This record gives sequence, structure tokens and C-alpha cells, in this order.
Amino acid sequence: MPGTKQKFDLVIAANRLPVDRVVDADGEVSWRTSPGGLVTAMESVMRGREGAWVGWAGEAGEAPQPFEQDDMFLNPVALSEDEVAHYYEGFSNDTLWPIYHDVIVPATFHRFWFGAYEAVNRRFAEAVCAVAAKGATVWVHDYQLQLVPAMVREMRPDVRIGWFNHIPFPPVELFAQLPWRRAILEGLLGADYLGFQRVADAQNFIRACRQLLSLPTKGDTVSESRSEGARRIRASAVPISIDFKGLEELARRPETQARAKEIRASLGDPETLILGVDRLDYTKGIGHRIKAYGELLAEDRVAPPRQMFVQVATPSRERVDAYRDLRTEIEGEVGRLNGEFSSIGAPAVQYLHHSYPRDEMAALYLAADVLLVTPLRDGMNLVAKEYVTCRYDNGGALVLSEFTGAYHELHQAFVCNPHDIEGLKQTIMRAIETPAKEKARLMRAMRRRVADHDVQHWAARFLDNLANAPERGGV
Ligand code: GDG
Repeated sequence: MPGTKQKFDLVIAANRLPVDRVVDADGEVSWRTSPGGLVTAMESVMRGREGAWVGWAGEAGEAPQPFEQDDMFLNPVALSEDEVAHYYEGFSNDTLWPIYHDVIVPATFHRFWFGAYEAVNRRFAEAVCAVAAKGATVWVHDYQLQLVPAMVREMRPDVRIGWFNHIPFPPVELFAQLPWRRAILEGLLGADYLGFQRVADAQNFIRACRQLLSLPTKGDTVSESRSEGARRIRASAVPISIDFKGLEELARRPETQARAKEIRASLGDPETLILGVDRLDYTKGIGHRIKAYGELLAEDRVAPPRQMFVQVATPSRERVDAYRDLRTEIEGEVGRLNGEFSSIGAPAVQYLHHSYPRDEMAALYLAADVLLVTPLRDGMNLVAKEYVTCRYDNGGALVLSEFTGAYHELHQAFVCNPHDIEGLKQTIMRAIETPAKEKARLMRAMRRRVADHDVQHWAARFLDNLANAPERGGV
């Protein structure tokens, strides 16, 4: 890597660097740390260690020189316009994303997209190797970088490599559709340890290795035999979480509480404020949720201004066709419901296609009596965990799809199958009507779970599993 002589004993590789470029009024460029959960988790594990982060800086073209930000060494990887279109929007988000999310929309296969994916993965692997100290720990993130583990191992057999999948890992019947299934499995098997959100995801991976590569598997390990000796690779569940302490502290601030009151007041202090917060993605089940809510409106079981429904749909992947189509569909449906069921000052659905600062999100969570989390498939769903974290008052009710990773931890939620519209309607009504005392009991239990299993706990567990992964040659 040009300009980098420093070496680090912990190297993170993720598609994006944890910073956003900001340009001030004088055209001066600086970087602001993006306040994501990963950064918080990494801050805690990087404390007292020499850490580097390899990732794309978010703009096509030449990469900025490596730089330091908040005690982290950032090593930017360049992506050309074409690579953004082929590696990121194409192969990552239009091939892998649909396959890994139950093919809710069909996946698109292009051989030249995979070519770009390979080239970009190699660039990431080289950037990792350039900053990794001898014997370093390398932690690779997510579906965009599945070839990186084997590429790094090839170049640097001295380092320990872990990979964490933020999204589901599909059943072998779906994964098998991928023309590049072998390359992907072999890429991942370069790691010493593979972490997944759910037990079922880890099992799907192990099954794929057995069925598609004919490799022997035992419990949660896969054995890979190569000329230089056999290796065992472990795959298990380490569900991700959020920064419980930090977010709760934000929710408890008087300004956040005041803002939550103001939000409710601006909606006419409804009896029930119902909220949805999602990236505008077809995996999130926004359409199913709106359909169910529309029927409740039609049956007069909910009605504005008594019940108000706010849907935040954060703009996402707007250059991918499936996302553009989804936006058209959702906005059409919202428009139809508003035309039919709104009155002046009381919209049936308050739809917001925006991104908000973190403190506004916390205020929204605090203001909402019911949060609807209805994905058709979701690796974890952090929104559900954020909501319970903000409810230090034990208020609120969480409607949660059984197709999320969070469902496997938040057992006291109002559980739904979003495909079952009738069932979803009943669950929404139960969440509205259950007495406050019972809801407080449920919320308390969920809060305890997230408090005890926060993002720092997740990162520590992942690194522990990686450190204790079976030794090379130890079959
Ligand atoms: C992937 C997996 C897995 C959303 N709108 C705004 C905003 N957000 C924040 C939320 C939350 C995050 O974005 C979204 O996280 P999710 O978990 O809900 O979903 P994905 O983006 O699909 O993430 C998922 C996750 O990775 C972690 O492993 O849970 O399953 O798909 O933190 O709060 N934040 C702000 N303004 C917004 O408008 N500030």
C-alpha cells in the first residue's frame, strides 16, 4: 500500500470505512466518524491494541491516502465507477443479497460482475496484508468480502483470519443456484473462524461445504485437506448487538425526552403512535406491514388521529432496479391509503423517505407505543434492539417477525409471520391493546437480554472464538 509503513496487530476489513467525507464552506475536506454500531464495537476491542481498518471511503475514483481518525488507522481502498456498479451494486447487492435473503426478488447473474467482485476482493486482501503485523488478527466483514479470507491466507499464512456475516447464510438449495458457489465457499474456508447471526446460518454454511465441496464436517467444523496439510475451520453463531449503554444514555437525556414529547404533540398526541424504521429494502416487509395496516384502517380497527402510523424509510441502493421498483410500489400504496383514510391534519400513514440523526431516532423510539419490525428475512435487525434499549421506562411494545435474527433472542416480543396478513393484523392489535403492566414485564425482560448481550460482548465473543479456533494442522 503506498505510504503505509505501519503494521497493526488487529486489522478490520469491511466494505465501508467507518467515516464520511465532509466538505466545509471553504471547500476544506475532513472526515467524520460515522456513528454505526460496528465502530462502537471496534472502539472497545481496539482500546489498548494497535488497530487498522481497511475499507472503501464511499466515493468512486482515487482513494485518499491512509490517515488516522479517532485513534484508528484507516487504509482506504479505491473503487472505480465501474467497480461500484459491478462489484457493489451488481454482484453484492443484486446477486448475493437476493440469494442470501430467500430470493424475495430474483437474483441477477453476470459473469463480468463476478470478475469485478474478485478483483476488488483481491485489492482488499492486498490492503489488509500491507498493514497486518506478523501474526496479526484479521477480522473480515460481510458478504461483499467473501473471497478475502482465502486471498489473505495465500499471501500471509502467519495471520489469524475471522469473517463475520451480517446477513443470513442461505439454505444450500438456494446457495447452490450461484454459479460461483465453489469460489465463495473456498474463499470463506480461508478463514480460521466464521461467525454467523443464527445457528441456522452456520449450519447452512456447513451443509453447503459438505454437499457442494464434499468436505468432511463434524459438529460445527469443516475439514479442508490441502497439499500443505489439513485444516479445520469452525463456523458458529455470534449474534450481533448494539451499544446498549451509549444508546440508553442518549434516550435518557432530557433533550431526547422533550423531543419525544414534541413528536407526539405534533401528531396530535395520539392514543397510539405506531412506528416503522427501515432501510427501504424489499427484505424488510414494509409492503406486508402497510397492507395489514391498510386492512385495519378499512375495518376501522385503527383510525387517525387516534392511531397514527409513522414509517421512516431510509433511502437505500437507489441505483439498483429492484430498489427503485420497491420505492414506487410502497409510495403508491402509501398514497392510496392516505387518499382513502386521511383527514386534514391526520394522515393515515406519515411516510418519511429520509435519514435522521441518531438523537432524532432515539426520540422517535421513545415516542412510539408500538414498533413494527416485520422483515421477510433479516440477518439480525438492530432496530428492534435499539427500540428496547431506548425504552428505559419499560414502555412500548415490539412486534417482531420470526424471520429476523433478533427473534431468536427477544422472546418476549409480539411475534408475527409477516406473510400471514390476518395473523399480522391480530398481532398489531394485541400489541396495541395489551395492558401496560403486561407490556412493561415483556419489555423489561427484553431489555435485560440486550443489556447483557451488547455489541461489546459480541465483539469480545467473536475475537475469543477466533483466538480459540482449531489450530492449523490440528485435525
Ligand atoms: C445489516 C443486516 C443486521 C436506519 N435509518 C436511520 C438509521 N438507521 C440505522 C438503524 C440501525 C441500522 O441503521 C439498520 O440496521 P438493521 O439491522 O436494521 O439493518 P441493515 O441495514 O439491513 O443491516 C441486518 C445488521 O447488518 C448488523 O449486523 O442486523 O440484519 O441486514 O442501526 O438505527 N440511523 C440513523 N438515521 C436513519 O435515518 N441515524
